[in-house]
Amino acid sequence: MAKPASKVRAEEYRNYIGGKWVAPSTGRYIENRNPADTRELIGRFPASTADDVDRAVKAAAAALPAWRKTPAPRRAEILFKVGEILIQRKEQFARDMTREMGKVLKETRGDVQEAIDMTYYIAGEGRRLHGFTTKAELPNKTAHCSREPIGVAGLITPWNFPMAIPSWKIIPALVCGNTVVIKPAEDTPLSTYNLVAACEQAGVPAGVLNIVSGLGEEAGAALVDHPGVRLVSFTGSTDVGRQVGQSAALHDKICSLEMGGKNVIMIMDDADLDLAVEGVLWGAFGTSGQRCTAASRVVIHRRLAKKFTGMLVDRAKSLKLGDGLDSKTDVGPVINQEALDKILGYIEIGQKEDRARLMCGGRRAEKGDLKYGYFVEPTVFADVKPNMRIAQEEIFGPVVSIIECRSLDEAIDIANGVRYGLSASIYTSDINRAYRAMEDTATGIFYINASTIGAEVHLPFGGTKATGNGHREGGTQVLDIFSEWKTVYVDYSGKLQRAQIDTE
Ligand code: UN1
Repeated sequence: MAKPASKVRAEEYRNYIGGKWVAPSTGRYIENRNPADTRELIGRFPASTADDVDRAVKAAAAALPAWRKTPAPRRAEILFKVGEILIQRKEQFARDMTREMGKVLKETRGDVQEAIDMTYYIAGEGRRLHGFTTKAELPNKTAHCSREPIGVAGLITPWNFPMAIPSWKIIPALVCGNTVVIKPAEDTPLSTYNLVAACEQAGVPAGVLNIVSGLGEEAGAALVDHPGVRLVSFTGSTDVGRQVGQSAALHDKICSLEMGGKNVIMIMDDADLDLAVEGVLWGAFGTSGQRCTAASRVVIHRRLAKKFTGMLVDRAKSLKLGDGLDSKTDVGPVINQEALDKILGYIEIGQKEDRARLMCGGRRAEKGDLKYGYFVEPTVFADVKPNMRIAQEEIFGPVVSIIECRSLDEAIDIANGVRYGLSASIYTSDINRAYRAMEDTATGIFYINASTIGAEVHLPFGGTKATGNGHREGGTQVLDIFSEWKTVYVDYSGKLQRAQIDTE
């Protein structure tokens, strides 16, 4: 196991390049602190530069020929071992994640479990990288198509699912025969290091998987721009994703982008209100609202609005903020000072916007030890109009806007009236309404009588409009990101046969 090698001193981590744990070329490090209590230093992680990234890409390129020739079932065998290691170390990895990211232990266990599930699921694809065969246009000629590795994959991953999302990308990239350089989010590198170290322990060969930590504008940009990287897969904000996409386009790279959301829960007047309140509570305040699938808008039939708002506010007020390792905590901190400022900034905007009413929360929570972390009270706005900024822009924090509607049609219009299209949900007991909403809502994921969060690994994940660029992670669909098709014609006629010639 890489643990002793990966830590030079107690809290100094290294990059993993070409099968060796190496210090960053400049000797600079970034502190990783606990967002629930910033007095706690989790570790110091390399502030890598273009130089470190270059070495990692070269190591990945050097490892590519042997890895792409390794039979896919054999690649998969190694990945099954990764799954076993993650199971053995699940509790430790979940605790590490809560300390560096802040979300409660139940959720970080879920995050590690998602990495386990994805690893087993996609490792299974090692024996199912099916292509297809077909007849050709001419006699005694046939054709087959197969999935081929693309090359060196540059992966950039976010801090909110710091093991699950890296696994969504690393495992399919590897099973398809690519080699990888990953740049984890600077706020949560430890969880991604834990995953990479598990891959090392499982026997992923040197150079096949490399990790280089650092800032997005430095290490991340260098990875995206590197000419040796053929494929870039990014999850993060829409603004950064667009820059990644532009750079990839300039250098003819394959590029998958998974970006923002402004997800909605629609509640019709025939809904089970208790269930809907539970769904909104979980969707809006789980992970402190820091999911791209978080429910940040509720569109509710006006007849139920008052009752629902009262029920939601009562529940929101009773949520306990605190350290995610404490089993009594419901909601952890937000990730950092910048996020805290951004969220409080939106709450201020919401209060100034025409007629929106702040029903609860709205402040930084600073009582007792909470002052050492970045805590925001669960916040509910009522009487929000669809075009207000708090109802349009991604806040990525524990803030939910309640918007009233008169009908299903109006609810769907409001749902669709944002730039994003990741996840949406409807609470109704009328199957006709549920199906209409499902069909007419412009999102990649839709839930009926369930919240907007909780995607499963064997199903495609991704969104429409500004949420992404048309790819899907999860499911077998992810294989389309990490492999490219080769079409092979075999002519066994023994003579020149000319296609595309009019023989009349
Ligand atoms: C994200 O927030 O980037 O379904 C992904 C969900 C999670 C994935 C969230 N499993 O909410």
